[in-house]
Amino acid sequence: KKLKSFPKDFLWGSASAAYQIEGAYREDGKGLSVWDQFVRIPGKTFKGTNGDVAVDHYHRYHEDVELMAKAGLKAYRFSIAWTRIFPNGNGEASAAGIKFYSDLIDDLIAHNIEPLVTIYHWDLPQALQDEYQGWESRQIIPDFVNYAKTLFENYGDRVKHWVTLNEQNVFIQHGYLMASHPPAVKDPKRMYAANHIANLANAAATKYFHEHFDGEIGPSFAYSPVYAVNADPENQLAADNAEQFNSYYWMDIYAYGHYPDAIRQWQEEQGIAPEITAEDAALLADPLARPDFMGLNYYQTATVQANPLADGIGLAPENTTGKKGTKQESGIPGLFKSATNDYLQTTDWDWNIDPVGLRIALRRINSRYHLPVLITENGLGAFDTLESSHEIHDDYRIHFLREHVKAIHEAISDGVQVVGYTTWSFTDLLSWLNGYQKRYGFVYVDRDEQDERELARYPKDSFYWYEQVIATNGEDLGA
Ligand code: GCO
Repeated sequence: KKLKSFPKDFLWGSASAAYQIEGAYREDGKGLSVWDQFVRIPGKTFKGTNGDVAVDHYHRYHEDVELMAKAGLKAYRFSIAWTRIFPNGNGEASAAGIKFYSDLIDDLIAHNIEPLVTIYHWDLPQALQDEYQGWESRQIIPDFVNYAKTLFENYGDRVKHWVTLNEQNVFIQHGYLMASHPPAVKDPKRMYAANHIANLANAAATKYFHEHFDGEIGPSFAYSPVYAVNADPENQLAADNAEQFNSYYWMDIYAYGHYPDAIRQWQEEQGIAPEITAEDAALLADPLARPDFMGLNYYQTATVQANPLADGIGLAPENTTGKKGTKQESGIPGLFKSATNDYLQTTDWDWNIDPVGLRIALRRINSRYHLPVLITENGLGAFDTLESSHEIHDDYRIHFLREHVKAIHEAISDGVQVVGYTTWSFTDLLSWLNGYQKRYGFVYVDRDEQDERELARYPKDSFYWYEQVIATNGEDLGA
């Protein structure tokens, strides 16, 4: 079959998040975020690693942008640290913080790289957590809108693509159900309440943007299409439950302004439904609060089976060991539980490797929401070896990415409107829970040197591969 070409203006790029790359965690007046605090609690992250220095992008952004230009990146997705703009979350904005991102944006544009900005990638100001419990209070809505507005006003002349909240389905579930991210709560009622407030904050900021600015704005969700372990209708029903519970519940509200009825019903039976006022419903249903695109972070698919137990709710936290086969069972009693997929290989962190799943993801999301799709993350977390020659032969990463780019190409040929692909990640960076051993980048960052501030950058084999892919607009994927 002859495939359609990638669109001429396809956004080939890479992505990152402030906490995972910047370091400089107390410099130039930056306030502390919930992550700055959380990583200091013993046992929360792999060997107690933190982002105090990370890969020191704050001081080395120019070097990183030059490497991006060398690879030919058309776009770079990064997040802004709320605590650099408003050290206390609200109040007076910091001129130094505003300048840092303004300089970064100018540098990207000078290198013909389009900046895609994530407004919130998990690093909530600790001051707001202390003041009113962060996402659990409606007070966060005006604070979030004011923060977003400050970014639109300062960067809206140069930034045309905005992501409001990164992986709301991850930071809310990990923060309030699995207790593996801050604020480390295990309470489904509080989870759904916080999630509802996050939805209102997103809707209000999106509406404000559409009323005052040009450009495109949307979310980034972690999306793992779900398969049933086999054709048993009970397992198929479980797959539908998991799809609703893990994905549609979170995305439908963005796209349609209301929650799926089946989940609402189930929440009411469990006594954990969020309170929705008439004003909330009106804001969520406002056409100006609709996103312009659906951003997807795609890493893997999920496979599930029926889970007969009647009540209770829980999901297992991720495998952070870097040892295959140590994944815990996960699921919601009565709805679904995880199963092994015998057809798929896994990474060292037990993530399924499934390029066909990306094609399925793009088709499902496009036909459900009728929105263009921006793939805001995709990549392989792996152990890499730095040779004495400073080369890194990551053929496994090239293979992974090549198969996923092929799947995108197929989906485009299926008729899905895919506007861009920002891989995770450009340089190696801090994995929130896994430290620095799980690497995703095209550029190796050497953290093992005597002086950690050295942090030298070395392009991996995959860097040159991606350069070729971009230069040929996806026509030449190598062998
Ligand atoms: C990790 C994760 C992250 C996420 C990203 C989500 O290992 O910490 O894989 O890197 O992919 O932050 O948006």
